[in-house]
Amino acid sequence: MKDYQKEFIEFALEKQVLKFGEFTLKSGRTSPYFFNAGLFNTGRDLARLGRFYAAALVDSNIEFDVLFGPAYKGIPIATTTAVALADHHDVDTPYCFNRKEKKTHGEGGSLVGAELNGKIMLVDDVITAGTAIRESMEIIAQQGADLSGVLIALDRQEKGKAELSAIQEVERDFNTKVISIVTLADLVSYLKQNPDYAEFLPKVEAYRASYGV
Ligand code: OMP
Repeated sequence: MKDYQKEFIEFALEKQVLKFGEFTLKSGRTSPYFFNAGLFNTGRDLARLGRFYAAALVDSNIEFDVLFGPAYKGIPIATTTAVALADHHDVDTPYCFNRKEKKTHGEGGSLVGAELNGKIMLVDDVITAGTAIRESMEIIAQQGADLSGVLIALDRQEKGKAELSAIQEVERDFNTKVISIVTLADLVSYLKQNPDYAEFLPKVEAYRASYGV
């Protein structure tokens, strides 16, 4: 695990974005942990969050032209990532997001920001079963743009419909690469190294044994 990844887990724990307990997921699975990115909810949190996304992006070496943040949670993430790339990596990247409801007056359309052209880097919070991501793929395809990658905060590394993980399915179906700031494997190694959190390890490992890949 790299330093920025460990720092990100600590940041998520500190903000209670990452919590342990019993949570029902969109997929219907009951998970012993949950990642609620909506709790990165202050100016400083967002600034820090953007630096982690930008670090993971730079680390991946994937080339792209435009950052795309799908509504709603992807919007502040794409914005803060674009700011962090400019402020900390000297890269000025166009960014764009969609509206959920189509606007019929004014400038019209459902996309806001830069044009969704060329190689797109989609940014979002979490992929579990991949449902939300698939909806965004349609928007990118409609614009005739190409997806070069998907960047998320946490890869839960869970099985999709079959043996592949939901993320592996997305990679295969859309011929793309999914990168994350951290994975469940990183979280497990963090829990192993930190006695304060050791009590949560058995349930997380049991969940991983049932649904992990
Ligand atoms: P999929 O659409 O199944 O990939 O699930 C992604 C969505 O699940 C996220 O956008 C969240 O709404 C939600 N989610 C989390 O935010 N954090 C988690 O740890 C797990 C989930 C989830 O329900 O799977």
